[in-house]
Amino acid sequence: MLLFFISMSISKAQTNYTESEVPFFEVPNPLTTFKGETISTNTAWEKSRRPELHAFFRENVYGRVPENLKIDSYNILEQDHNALNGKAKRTQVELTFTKNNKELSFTILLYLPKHVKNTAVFLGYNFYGNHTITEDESVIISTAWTDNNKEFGIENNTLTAASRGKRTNRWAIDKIIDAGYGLATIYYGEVDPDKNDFSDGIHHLLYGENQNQPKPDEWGSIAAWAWGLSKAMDYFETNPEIEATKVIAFGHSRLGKAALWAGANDQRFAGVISNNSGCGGAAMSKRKYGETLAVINQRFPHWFCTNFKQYNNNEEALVVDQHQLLALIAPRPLYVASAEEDRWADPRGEFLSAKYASSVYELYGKKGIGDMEMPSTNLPIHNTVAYHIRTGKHDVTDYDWEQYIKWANIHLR
Ligand code: GTR
Repeated sequence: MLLFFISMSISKAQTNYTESEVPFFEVPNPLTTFKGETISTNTAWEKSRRPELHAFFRENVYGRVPENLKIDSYNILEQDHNALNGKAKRTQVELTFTKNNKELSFTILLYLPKHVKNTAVFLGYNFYGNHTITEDESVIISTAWTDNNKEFGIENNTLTAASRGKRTNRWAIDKIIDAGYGLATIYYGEVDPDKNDFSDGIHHLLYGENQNQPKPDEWGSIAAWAWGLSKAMDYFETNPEIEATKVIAFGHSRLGKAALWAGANDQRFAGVISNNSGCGGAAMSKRKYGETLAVINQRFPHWFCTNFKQYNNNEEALVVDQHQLLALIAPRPLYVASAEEDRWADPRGEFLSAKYASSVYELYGKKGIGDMEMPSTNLPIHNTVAYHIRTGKHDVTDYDWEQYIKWANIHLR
């Protein structure tokens, strides 16, 4: 116990929240290859720079997916043409994967506005089960492992009706449906439970003989969650009611990290929204402010691949930084959002990352952040690369969704 307190106070004491104490750091140029060649066209970016950056993030940050697993079957568990007081169609569809006599299923909860054809969709994970995002009594409660949460009445790592609707504040369903968009969500614990244990979730389906954890360059949990988003996309391509070329991957915090990596891997995503994704998400790793690589890799050893740990307290050795992850999403619309009180996620580091990714968007004639300074709170920039910092804490609010909808109306329609 004493040891625990000592280590807590050390890591807290080491957290830098003073802007003037951020040491100088190198920003690797997205447009200079590892060999030092200059990239000046989008063709050259796609041919040589993008692949080498993508491979670096895959093998040294998030970890590679060992094999391309296809959906074995999908099963419509439930459907209602008059959901949300008659304005939406609700579908709950379970995707099943099998390999080596093992099986994994996860369920997508999907709301589509009734009077819109070929609907564009926001797709994002939730933290505590599909039933927490709405009061809708018909939403099925997941049986997957979950973290306990007193406030939500979650005990014994099991979800119950006690947590129904507890996260409605983070999901502006009415605004989304009224604006003519669909909303799809998945409980992330069904794809990979968020604990340092690789015996469950999707990982163990793809182990080789005698393997019981991913190899140093193989996927951690963030890559597994990103994989799940791509599998949802595979399903969307079979659903004629969805415009699969207009699906935006969305995620908050650790799930924002997963949305960014999904968008970088899978160019079928029409855009990506990173809400307060912080360290290992949109925030620059080399900038010493808020959460650091050593802290994140210690607290969540299962999130990134083992290779990434060599950069703990050694960010200078990294040949990339997170703005180059964002650049992998170009030329597709990208929204990075911060919150003023969310200093742990380094709002300025998130802004700079979006700004430094912009040179790649400019190769495509798209408008990024350009030479703009960080905007004041609640003054959004809605270019192809979008950014806002709102008042308040680490969260997803109606204000955030209002901005995402406005921006999607400009860049997705
Ligand atoms: C924090 C973690 C952050 C962020 C957050 C979340 O504890 O340090 O990187 O991901 O969790 O997902 O809520």
